[in-house]
Amino acid sequence: MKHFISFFSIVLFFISVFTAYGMEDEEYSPNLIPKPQKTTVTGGTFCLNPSTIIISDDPFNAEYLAGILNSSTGFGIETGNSDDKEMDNAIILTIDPDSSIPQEGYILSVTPEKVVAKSSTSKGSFYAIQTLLQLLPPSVYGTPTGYEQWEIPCIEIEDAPRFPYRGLMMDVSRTFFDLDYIYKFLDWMAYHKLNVFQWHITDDNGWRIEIKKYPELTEKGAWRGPDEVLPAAYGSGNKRYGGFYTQKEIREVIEYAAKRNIEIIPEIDMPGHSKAVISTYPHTGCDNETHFVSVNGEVKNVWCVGNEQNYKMLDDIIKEIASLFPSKVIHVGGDEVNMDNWKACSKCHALMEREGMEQEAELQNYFMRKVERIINKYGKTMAGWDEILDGGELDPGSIIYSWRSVAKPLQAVERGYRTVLQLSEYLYFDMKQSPAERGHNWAAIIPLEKVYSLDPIGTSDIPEDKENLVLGAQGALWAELLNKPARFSEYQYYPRTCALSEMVWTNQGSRNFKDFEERLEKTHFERLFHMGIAFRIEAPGVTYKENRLMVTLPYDWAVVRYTTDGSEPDCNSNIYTGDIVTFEPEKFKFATFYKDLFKSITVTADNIKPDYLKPETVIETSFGEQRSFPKSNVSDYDFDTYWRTERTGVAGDYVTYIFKEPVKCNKITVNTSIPNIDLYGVTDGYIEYTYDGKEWKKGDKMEDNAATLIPEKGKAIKGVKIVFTDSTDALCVALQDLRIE
Ligand code: TNX
Repeated sequence: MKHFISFFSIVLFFISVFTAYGMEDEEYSPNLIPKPQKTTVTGGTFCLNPSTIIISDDPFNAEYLAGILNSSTGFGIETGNSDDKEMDNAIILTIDPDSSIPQEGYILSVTPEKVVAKSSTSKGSFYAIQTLLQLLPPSVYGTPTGYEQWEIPCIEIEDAPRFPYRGLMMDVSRTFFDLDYIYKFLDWMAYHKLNVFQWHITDDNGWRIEIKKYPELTEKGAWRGPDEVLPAAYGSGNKRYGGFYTQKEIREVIEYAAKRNIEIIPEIDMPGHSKAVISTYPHTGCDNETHFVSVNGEVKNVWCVGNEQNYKMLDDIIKEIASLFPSKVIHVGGDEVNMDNWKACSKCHALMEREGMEQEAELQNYFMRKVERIINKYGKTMAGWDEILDGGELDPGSIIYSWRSVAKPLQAVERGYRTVLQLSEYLYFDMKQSPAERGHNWAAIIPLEKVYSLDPIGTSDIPEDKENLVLGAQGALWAELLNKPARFSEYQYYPRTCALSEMVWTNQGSRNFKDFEERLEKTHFERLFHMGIAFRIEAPGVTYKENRLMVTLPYDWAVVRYTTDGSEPDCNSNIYTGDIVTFEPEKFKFATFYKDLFKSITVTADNIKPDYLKPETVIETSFGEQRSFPKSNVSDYDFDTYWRTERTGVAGDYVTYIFKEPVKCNKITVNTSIPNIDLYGVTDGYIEYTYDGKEWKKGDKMEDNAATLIPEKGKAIKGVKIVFTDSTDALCVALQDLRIE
């Protein structure tokens, strides 16, 4: 009996402890992202009301906070005199430069009487504000319902970032983004305590920054399409496409960012990725006659290293960049040069002889060092992709952006350079988030968890005495595949950027993916929604078993809608509420919805594959043969392989699929472009088809690189033809097998 009682009381004790803490946690867990270094929930709340006052040592911070609070609460909260630091019903943001709080750190204390945030700089104060915003209902960022309780839970937080460099990179060359988007993007970064924006502002497919001394760089080099110096690319089609930012516009963006503690580092990519310059000023390129293709499929995109005149022009450009951007750092790319251009160029050749160089990589080093000297002359530091270390040493102050492999950061710090991690297999947000989604996959498929799993120090085994050379990390969104669907850029950045923000902010020991995911799903998605971000949500899991379609919801709150006729689910489609009994599972399509505004990709049951017909097929075409991606790939019915033509497509080109025996079928889908990646497709054209092999009828236009054919009932098809009506937007065309159902 005694034993029983003591056992019973121990159980009771644990139950009470768990309910006390568990309940508190349930009720008050603020689900902050990035997670602060130290948080104690103390109980009770501070109620925001119209007479709450904001007192701040930094006037911008006070206005910033009041602006956000007032647009959501409508309270008309005022900012007060900074001498009044003892007041109640106040948010008091003090800055004491002599305090021991780290630069970007803060100590936040919320009691029922007031909110006090202490820091040693205005940056720390700004981050206290960001945390404070996350302690309020998510609609503080957007449009409230009117039923919110504007309360802040009482809490003590001590916080400071793990890394000084917490960045995002945006490529505005392949796809142009307007200023409106840039401003919103900076706001979103600030909400996530990110502090560096690398603006990849030039590349092969568009020069997007006004340079006063060379106006043609934007008059010509910012545009592509018919009659432009640059050909169409990446879905921009047969029309004029492009844009650029004036120096005045850029100055305003820089100022806006700086107030939000974001430094903007410009990237002018060179000596490769420079088709926009070289197409505008052809004398800047090499004089090779053979056109060597870069890994991105571009030709004539490399600055000539042996042309001394080029350094004068580069000096002029860098001079303007240096005076425009207050950042200490100028990024000059240096990636993916096809050095065959230099090998075959008389001037580069002469330079190699003169300098006694043996390899072309030394030319790259020669170029980088010259550019480095120009940058240093204007009081700045050079940064570049990790290739810039391949041909020799640089100024020890230069910064290496590691992207090619996890070995690169270690190599950089071992040679004494500072590095920023932008590792392609973790941080390239242009990679797919799952196999069926849009995106590249050459580096990896990068779901949220993969981003989160990177430890900028641990993953590359950086030795302790070199840790301080790792400045931090950044996520990158290369823009080849951002032409569609609408707002795909936001889908690619978020929520992966949330994972990045915690990776660079929160100490490794406090990070845990499951815990992060829970905070994201319980609260942070809703914040993203109110911030106005069209973020990605996960598709439902669907399986077909014993005549039933069974759906696994990706989130507790998920709404899954479906159609029964093979059409795309929309916000009026049926809501899934339980197993669906059917004998035709292939007709059902499912998607997860968020507030009926955003949806996931559409899926069918993962264990049923359409049974495509595989009739013997002969190809006739105006294109020649290409060895590495042969024509035979489009009649082998292996849907992963494809044919890459030896040249670009032009009006009048054709590809005909002739069936040995006419085929009776319900539907034929003609897909072009690299399977699942959607590059190099037939942009302008239509299909024709024949029943007898003689008379050809006109079918659908190519749309989104594809067309479908529904034959007349009971009639067998003898052949299908793709007819090109205009030039395509890449150096080659990618073609696939027909999908015959
Ligand atoms: C590599 S990463 C590139 C970019 C492409 C990207 C596509 C780097 C320094 N260069 O030019 O856009 O791959 O994923």
